[in-house]
Amino acid sequence: MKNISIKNTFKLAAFVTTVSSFLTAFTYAESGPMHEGESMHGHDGASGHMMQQEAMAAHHREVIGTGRINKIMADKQMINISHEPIAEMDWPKMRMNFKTMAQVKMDDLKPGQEVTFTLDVDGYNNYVIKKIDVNQ
Ligand SMILES: [Cu+2]
Repeated sequence: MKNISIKNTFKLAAFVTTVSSFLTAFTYAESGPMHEGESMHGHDGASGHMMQQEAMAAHHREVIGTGRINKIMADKQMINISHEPIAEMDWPKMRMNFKTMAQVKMDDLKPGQEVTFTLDVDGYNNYVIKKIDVNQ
């Protein structure tokens, strides 16, 4: 009988070791950098499984700009605008080409119009116009 009880003691020790290393791994995962980033940016649980690069690309924000239309290149889904400084992008006043999302209707836009536009900007500062309104 004594033999058996020693065996059981070993089994118990092995079990405790397994549980404690599982808990250590679990605690580490919970406090990893992705989790902090996730809660900081208010992403849902699914993004916690993303690589950091994907999370950066997926983290979009909106930036508003104003300017005057110079040229419309509807075939290229692009528009050239002389815009006022945009502090969020660290851009001075300048003239530049913007890509526009397919949802942006170019039909009513003309050179010379003063516009307010909304950029969709990702975590790498890639930007595309998602909305253009002609100023009244
Ligand atoms: Cu610019």
